[in-house]
Amino acid sequence: MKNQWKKVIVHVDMDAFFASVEQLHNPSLRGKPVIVGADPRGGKGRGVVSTASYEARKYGVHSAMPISQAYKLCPHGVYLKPNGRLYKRYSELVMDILHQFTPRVQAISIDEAFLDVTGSVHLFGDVETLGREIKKRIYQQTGLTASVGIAPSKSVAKIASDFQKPDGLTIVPPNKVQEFLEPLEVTRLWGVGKKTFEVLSRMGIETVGQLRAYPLEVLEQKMGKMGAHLYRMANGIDERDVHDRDEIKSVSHERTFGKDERELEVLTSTMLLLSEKVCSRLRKYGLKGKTVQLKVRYSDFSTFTRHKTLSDPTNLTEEVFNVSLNLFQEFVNQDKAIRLIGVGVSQLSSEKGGQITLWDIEKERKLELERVMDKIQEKFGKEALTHAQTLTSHKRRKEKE
Ligand code: TTP
Ligand code: MG
Repeated sequence: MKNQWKKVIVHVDMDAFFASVEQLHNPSLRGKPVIVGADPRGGKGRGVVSTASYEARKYGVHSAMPISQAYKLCPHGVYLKPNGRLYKRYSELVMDILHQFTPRVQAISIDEAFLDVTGSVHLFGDVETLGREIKKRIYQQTGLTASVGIAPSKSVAKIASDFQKPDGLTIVPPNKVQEFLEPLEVTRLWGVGKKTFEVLSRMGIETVGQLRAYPLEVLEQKMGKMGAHLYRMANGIDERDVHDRDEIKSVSHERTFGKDERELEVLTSTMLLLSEKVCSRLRKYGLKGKTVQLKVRYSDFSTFTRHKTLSDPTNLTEEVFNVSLNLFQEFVNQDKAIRLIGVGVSQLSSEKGGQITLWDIEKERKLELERVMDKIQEKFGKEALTHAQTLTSHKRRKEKE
């Protein structure tokens, strides 16, 4: 049986994470409908639900629902505002526990991670014993429950962890992948959002089984790249590896201009945008970096890189931007048009650790702000925020001048 598994991928997802942490900390909330999110203000509140405990979900309350609607469905619920720091602490605890099973852990959100246990499963016995052990250690060491999916690929493991939530364990061995996927709604597949679902349902496709009946060529013809992706997902084909943080050596972004550029305003705002992309990626991975590098390519393709190592690692957009701006000084007044500009951060380390000073508290505050910005970007798209920020920084520079 063990030999059938070429790869063993585990997906772990904590149950009603924010709400469960709240219930853990305040035992009087256990067994009650707890809703974490915006203030409902007696039904008049704005904003949305972050998450709801399983008791509250019985009333139809769920993540991303307007808080006013949640209040209508469950007026007697306990409404709490999110305590990000507390959740982050538990998230780190859980991630540390997962590292007891393999170094190959990829955290993909605050309460979710993939593990590649292909090389370590034998240390725990079989796949099922390993799955039970993961859940047991999480529960014993944090008091929280997790749902676990185990499959030969990431996409199937992710679907499996959601299959018997909460406190679930679903194992899909290689020879059961098709059987497992077939009856599921296509919306369960990775990357199938509302729009794709609409297109598929117009084609009469609602289940993965129905999707599988379509040959690759037809799907590609009708939906391009998405069609090829759907074909792979529906057939359980997913070669993506688990990327642990140690594999990431640096994070960088660059932009080639449509026409070679001389405008200082455009160059600096591009640097800001690139710094922001780099830092939001670092924050997503829970990383900081010590070295900032700038890359400049002129229209004649001559390319220069400059770097600066900081005394403390950072993942703050403002800091990375300021360093890039400094590094850029020597390229100003060169009277040559620039074709490409790039910003990167290397010498990475984990966000955790180190002593806290007043300076750190100030940094932490900024970090929180930037995290909020990441969230806004996720919700409303990059453009809105980037423009706002770029404008602000221009304004600030003008004021200084
Ligand atoms: P999820 O894992 O999607 O949800 P969950 O852990 O609350 O519940 P489930 O048992 O279904 O896994 O998200 C993890 C946390 O992220 C969640 O507790 C709160 C936060 N979150 C938001 O703030 N807004 C959102 O829209 C979603 C989906 C999650
Ligand atoms: Mg969860």
